[in-house]
Amino acid sequence: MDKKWWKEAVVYQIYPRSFMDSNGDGIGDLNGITSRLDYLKDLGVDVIWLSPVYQSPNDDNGYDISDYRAIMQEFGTMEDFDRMLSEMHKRGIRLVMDLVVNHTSDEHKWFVESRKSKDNPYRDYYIWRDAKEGKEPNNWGSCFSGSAWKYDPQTEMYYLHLFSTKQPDLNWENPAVRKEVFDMMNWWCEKGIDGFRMDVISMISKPEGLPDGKIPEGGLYGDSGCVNGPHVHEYLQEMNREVLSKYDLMTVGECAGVTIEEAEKYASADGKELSMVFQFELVDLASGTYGKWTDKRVPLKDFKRVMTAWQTELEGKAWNSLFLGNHDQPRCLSRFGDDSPEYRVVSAKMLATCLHMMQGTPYVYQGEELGMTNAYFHKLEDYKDIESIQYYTELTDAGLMEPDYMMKCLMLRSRDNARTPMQWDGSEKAGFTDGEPWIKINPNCKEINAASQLDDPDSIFHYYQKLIALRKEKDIIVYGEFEPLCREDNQIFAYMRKLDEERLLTVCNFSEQSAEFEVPVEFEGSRCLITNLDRKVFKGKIVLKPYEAFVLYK
Ligand code: TEU
Ligand code: CA
Repeated sequence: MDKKWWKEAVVYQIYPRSFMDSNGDGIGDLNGITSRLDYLKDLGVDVIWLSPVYQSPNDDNGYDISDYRAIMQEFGTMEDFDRMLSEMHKRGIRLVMDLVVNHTSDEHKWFVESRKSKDNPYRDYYIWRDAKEGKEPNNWGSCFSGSAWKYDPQTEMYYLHLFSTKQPDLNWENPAVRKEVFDMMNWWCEKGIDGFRMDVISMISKPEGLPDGKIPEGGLYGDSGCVNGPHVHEYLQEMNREVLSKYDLMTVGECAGVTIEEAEKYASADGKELSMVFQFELVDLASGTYGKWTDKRVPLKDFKRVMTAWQTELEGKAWNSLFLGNHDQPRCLSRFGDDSPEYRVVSAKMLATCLHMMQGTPYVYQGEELGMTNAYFHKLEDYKDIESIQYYTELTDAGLMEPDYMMKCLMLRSRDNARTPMQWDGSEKAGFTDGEPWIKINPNCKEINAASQLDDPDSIFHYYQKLIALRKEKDIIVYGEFEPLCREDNQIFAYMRKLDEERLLTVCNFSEQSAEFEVPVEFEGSRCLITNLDRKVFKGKIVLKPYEAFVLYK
């Protein structure tokens, strides 16, 4: 298999608003990040993916960009950025920037111009349509609830916004738009950044004629069908020719709705498009009538099925990215593990073992390495996220969900669960800020924080550190072929990796009960690389404790 630095890397995601505040305004910033780089170096990560830091009115926390070549004032200046980048590079850490080009902010100068008149030179930068029988041009819904169209009185037409009304979609069919985007990307590459994470890149090409979509049962709006649209691969290949191929970059496409088949195109080994994609099949498991708004947990058998399929079917064809959480998902420990005091530490380590021993590039979302948990806000006013607030209103107003139940869903699934400030220490403000934090700090920072874990050799932090170090020691962890074991077991996720004569066995008990497992004979005389409990004997029939995990190597 082709060796690449980004296959061997571990990525750490920073959500800048919540990482570290350097000036007491309650908002994380670039100088805050720079001040914590030694911590990340200590953890051992190779790459930082930085969620957007560009100028933005913050309707969607920076995912609505009004100037792609300027830094958001709250986060600092371009000089702060340059210093941060050079301090990362000094430590051998690379920087991947978030590229948000499915849409801009409505305050971006292109849109300000575009909405002025039908013959404005920027008109075709966006997607404008006339009303249909006095209503929206089609039945598409926005990903943040409501229609995907907004009427603009100035020219009496509608514009398309697949996300908030302040995030109008760019018209990728227009070659001028593509050129602007590629120029901007080249500008950042010339600055020395090391890659891009591409926001909803699977949605940039809209279906021909923008037809009505199917309305799911019980739903209010039609599906836009923009996912994996007709020209998306052409556009990405053009982007690759115009930008990506000229530098040594790591690229990851955020591909909501991507199938394994499609992923083979986006991330094909021939390097014509991207290095890898984020698939959504795993995080979309256990969705209900109203998508993510449900209190269902993901059964292990589904988790195993999806992970196994992506591992085995991309083998040799495309590269996987490995993640259990990010800034759009609840905390992975709360969702897939057990955040009760009894099992928090052991289950966080088990989940990390399961993910980090697979083939692909692992992503650690800030605070995951400490076992941070959901915020579980139970008052609507504590939520800041536009998606959470808008859906609460839409679904309860329409009488589709009981307010109490919807509130429970928010507690389990809201994006704000992952957006509470990083817990640096056990003080009142968690060492994140001296001021008033923009969003509430999780009071469990008293027990869960970096300072105490750095002092404790058995902490989740040090466990992650060890997993990351192992990946650098052993090629088999990066490149070995994946083979599932005991596929029907409803408690244990076990798999083998193979590279030439080497073998690796990972065994994880996902349940709160003890579980039996028979160690394959070929692992007799093997060595235990890492375990979250204190087992000494790995032979024959064994009984794993709740959430126990271990890795054997031969
Ligand atoms: O997310 C895209 C996306 O698919 C989200 O709608 C996701 O499904 C949802 O947040 C899950 O609850 C990206 C960014 O990661 C997200 O933060 C932005 O809000 C969104 O694009 C718009 O830019
Ligand atoms: Ca600040």
